[in-house]
Amino acid sequence: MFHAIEIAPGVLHYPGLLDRRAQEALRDEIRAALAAAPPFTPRMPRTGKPFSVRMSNCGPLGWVSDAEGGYRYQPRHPETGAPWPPIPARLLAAWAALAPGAPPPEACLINLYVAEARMALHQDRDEAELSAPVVSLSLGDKALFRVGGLTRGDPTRSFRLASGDAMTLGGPARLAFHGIDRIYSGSSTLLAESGRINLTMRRVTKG
Ligand code: MD6
Ligand code: FE
Repeated sequence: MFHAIEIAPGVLHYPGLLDRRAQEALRDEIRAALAAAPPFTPRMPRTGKPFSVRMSNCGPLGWVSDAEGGYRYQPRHPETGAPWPPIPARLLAAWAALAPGAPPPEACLINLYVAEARMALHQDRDEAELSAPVVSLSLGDKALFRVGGLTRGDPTRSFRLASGDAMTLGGPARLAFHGIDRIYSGSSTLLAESGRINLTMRRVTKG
């Protein structure tokens, strides 16, 4: 089995869920998905301010954001118009292990970080199904993850996510604020280009 650290109620960290070989295999599967669904730069609703993280998706639905339409899920890539590629089986296996009993994931958001990229404190609340957790897997450089409470001003705690680590936000923490404060550039050899890949699987529609 695997070892979980309960950071806070509903916030579970699984260090080293994927060994190096599994990380390499997943990296290659994500590379193939990105060839079919090239990374795009999401933009903030209304202001159009670009994210520093580039994104893509796999699964029947993908998360996108732009000035006009705001945050949403849609079945097609915003630039190519193609359906998203399927979620790799090894990711579905991680979902089955870490979200037992939940309906299958419909979206896997692929977040791509360069050394300077950050993810501002946010809630994942664009899903109709909030009983399922969000399951996250990280590849490449370590990152400093911050998680707080249900209100933006609540106290937060921070911990590092390393390559091969999984994390879930569920139950009382499903709507907790969280973000990425920094990337530890050069801390992993998994990705030739350095940087970090984070994969978050979500159930979007009511299961
Ligand atoms: C990241 N993760 O690790 C950003 N959201 O790059 C998230 O925003 C996230 O890791 C919901 C649940 C788990 C996560
Ligand atoms: Fe999130």
